Amino acid sequence: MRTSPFRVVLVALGNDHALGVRHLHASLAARGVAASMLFVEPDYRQLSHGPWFSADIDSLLAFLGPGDRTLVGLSLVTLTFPQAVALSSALRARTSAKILWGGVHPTLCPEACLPHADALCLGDGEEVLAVYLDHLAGKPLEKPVPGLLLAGSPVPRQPMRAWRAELTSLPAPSYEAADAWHIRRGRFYRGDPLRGETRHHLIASRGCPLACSFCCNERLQGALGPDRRYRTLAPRRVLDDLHAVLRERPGISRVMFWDDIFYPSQAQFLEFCELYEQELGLPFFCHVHPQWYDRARLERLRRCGCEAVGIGLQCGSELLRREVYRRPESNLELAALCAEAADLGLDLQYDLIVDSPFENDADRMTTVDFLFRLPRPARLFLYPYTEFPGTVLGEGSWTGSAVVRSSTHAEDRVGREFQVALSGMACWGKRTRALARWVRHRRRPLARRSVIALARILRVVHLGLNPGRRLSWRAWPS
Ligand code: B12
Ligand code: SF4
Repeated sequence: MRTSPFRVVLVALGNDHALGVRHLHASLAARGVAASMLFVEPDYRQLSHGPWFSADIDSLLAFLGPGDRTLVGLSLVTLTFPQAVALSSALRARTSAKILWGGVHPTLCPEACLPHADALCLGDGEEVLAVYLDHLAGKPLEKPVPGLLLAGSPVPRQPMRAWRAELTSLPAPSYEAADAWHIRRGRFYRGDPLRGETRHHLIASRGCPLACSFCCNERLQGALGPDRRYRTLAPRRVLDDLHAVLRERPGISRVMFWDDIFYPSQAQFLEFCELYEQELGLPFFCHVHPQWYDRARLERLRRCGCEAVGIGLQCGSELLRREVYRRPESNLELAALCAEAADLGLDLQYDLIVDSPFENDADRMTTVDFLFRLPRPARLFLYPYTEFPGTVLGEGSWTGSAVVRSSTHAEDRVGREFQVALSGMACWGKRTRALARWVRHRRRPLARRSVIALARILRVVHLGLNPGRRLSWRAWPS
């Protein structure tokens, strides 16, 4: 392994999967450049329980030392922007390390990020990181590099992003790197935070064939044009990578595909299923969508080892889903897909957006009613409505929709917490269904405070009754 004249430390914030950092580490290794991976507070669910960062910063500074000839590559999303700012200003104040930011947030919001770093990577980072390292080592930049923005340079109105047209030539993400570290609650540990994990996480695509208004992909694709939007890793490559993973980590017993929609193309889907069934057959999880999945496809998935599918419902109101979230699917299609999946014995995970300012009480109840019509039990992942900067929703450019945004949604009688509790209950089963119906059909509405108190009790009961079933439910930092 060639030693770079710069020590490279790739830092993931609040993210043990951190596929971006793992891909960058692997691509540097393939170029012969050694780098460390450092996962700071790897459990992202901790992020809402802050402030946890000051002890983490001390640990990190101790690890870096004076930071001479060191490049710190920070990977962040909007949620971890405050932590990235705190960390970078401590680095600037106490070390001479160079700081390069990359990830979804710098890609969508370069103006907000550039003041905090020496350079930003916009889009795919493999080439940009290598070019920036060469630049630090003294190689001049002869022309603008797509995806690389240096501090002090003006941010163009439409900055160029780095995009790889194909993924297959990239190395597989690093999981067993010798130089991996993590910091948990301020304490430093050697090793990958996923060491010993029995599930292997991977993504076989970048981008997405859909373009929801709340998602980064809509904006990222806009700059690309339809032919380059969505890139997949060839099924043969996925299988080869998985064989290599199992050789290194024989304890892996499940595979988690994090693609937003798993192999929409029929040819690749069939090829994957055939190879996976013949060569692996390990239980796996993936996300499906009614536009591409029907009973035949679910059956094929089941046969080759799939044990659970995730389905993005978002809400029960078709109008809201279509007009605001820009999702094409109908309730009928979603319900049919869920029913087929349950019928085939697949475990279900439903993704929902809660606390939307576009919802009124009636819409919230529509969601709860819709959930009651779907197969149970199911794992429920609740995402608080968030206007991520740089997305259609974040820029308020959803105008023209037939749905009115409420200015008082925080005061709604059936508040978010209540909807969360009811939605959770809708997925549990008979035990709690009667209670949910009682709460909903009370003639006199409960006062907001009682609603919230009840919701909290229900949540505790939910977790008590279903210890294996996680309910992501947390406030979004403003
Ligand atoms: C898989 C996934 C997850 C997984 C794994 C997380 C992960 N980030 O690896 C899990 C389930 C854990 C997860 C959790 C969350 N996620 Co998520 N997730 C995704 C998803 C679908 C794919 C990400 C991915 O792995 N891509 C593949 C890798 C290779 O690409 P990448 O991460 O973008 O990295 C490349 C470049 O960005 C760049 N790069 C990245 N970092 C750096 C650093 C440097 C120094 C450089 C040079 C380059 C660079 O180079 C990389 C390689 O080319 C994206 C949607 C999407 N399509 O991006 C949402 C997404 C990232 N998630 C999102 C959110 C909101 C979350 C949560 C907050 C949800 C929650 N309820 O808490 C948490 C936050 C966790 C965290 N701290 O990141 C949002 C973030 C939006 C935003 N603007 O911040 C996204 C974009 C989806 C959306 N709604 O738009 N997520
Ligand atoms: S389906 Fe998921 S990844 Fe694709 S655009 Fe919508 S939210 Fe984004």
